[in-house]
Amino acid sequence: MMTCRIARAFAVAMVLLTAASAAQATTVYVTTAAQNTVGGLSFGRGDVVAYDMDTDTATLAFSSYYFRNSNGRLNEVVDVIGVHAAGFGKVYLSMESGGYLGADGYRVHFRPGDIVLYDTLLDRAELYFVGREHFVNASGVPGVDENIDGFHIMSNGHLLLTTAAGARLLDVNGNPLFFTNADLIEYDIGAKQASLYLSDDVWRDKNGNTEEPENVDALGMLCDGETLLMSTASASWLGDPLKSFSNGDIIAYDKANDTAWTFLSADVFFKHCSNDNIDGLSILYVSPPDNPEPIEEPVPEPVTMAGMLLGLAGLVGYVRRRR
Ligand SMILES: [Ca+2]
Ligand SMILES: [Ca+2]
Ligand SMILES: [Ca+2]
Ligand SMILES: [Ca+2]
Repeated sequence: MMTCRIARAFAVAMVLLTAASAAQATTVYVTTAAQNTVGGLSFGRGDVVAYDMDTDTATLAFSSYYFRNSNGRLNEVVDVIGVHAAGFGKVYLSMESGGYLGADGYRVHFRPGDIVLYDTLLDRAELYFVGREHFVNASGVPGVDENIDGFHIMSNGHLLLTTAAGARLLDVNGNPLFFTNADLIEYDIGAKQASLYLSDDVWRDKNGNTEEPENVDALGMLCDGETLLMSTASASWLGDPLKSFSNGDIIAYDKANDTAWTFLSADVFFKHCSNDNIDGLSILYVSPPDNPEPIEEPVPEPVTMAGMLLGLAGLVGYVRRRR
């Protein structure tokens, strides 16, 4: 698990506040709440960029150009509010509003609360998670629209998620489980069973007292399966010893030990634009040799440059791991 060691080594380096940069590449996938320019690349709130933390460079991993209207016309405006990078050009996306993704024959209509699996190489989409089939009202009846503003697909196949407002899913007994927009919920999609993974009471005020938490607006996980990556919607405090974070920081949090540190600082990513907000994040792990070889399929036009870059990133990770 070289990538895991790389991530851990980087995290430890950050904890020790060493000035030396990590020698290995760590790529984090990020979407922001507004337009930004990083490393010469300009992108909008509907785009996802792959940011190389070692070289401080960014490439476009998903372009919002590929959002469509009901007639298939490209270039609709939709904000991506959650992302999980799957490698080989595939990304899972959640959006703030409804829309369409995918070429003719491979197009889906998504709503807020859905998660779309999108192949950036082939311009094909499928619904991975249909929110209205799962989010319930206070009586346990499904059909409720919610926004998933952060998620991660765990190694056990469960969905780790946070919503933009308080919401409900069914618990292991089939009863509605209410959670806030700062609670993290582990959800078994097939069994429709939700449980609290991280309570919002871990969040503090600047004096270390428990307080009304800030919305968690981005979510990921390192491959150790224990260290969370999070971002909040405004300034926040977390951990013992207490650390402060901005809405543009990516926070690493070890819940077993209640320790937090900065995984990627807004000062590094956004430079001096400290008002900018990360609203979706993911670390890409490719796990061959279990992965099958990519299937050769005819590539329709247009092949996205973003897709090619994301696919290339997956292959680079694959080659590194094979060494
Ligand atoms: Ca966004
Ligand atoms: Ca978000
Ligand atoms: Ca949230
Ligand atoms: Ca944020």
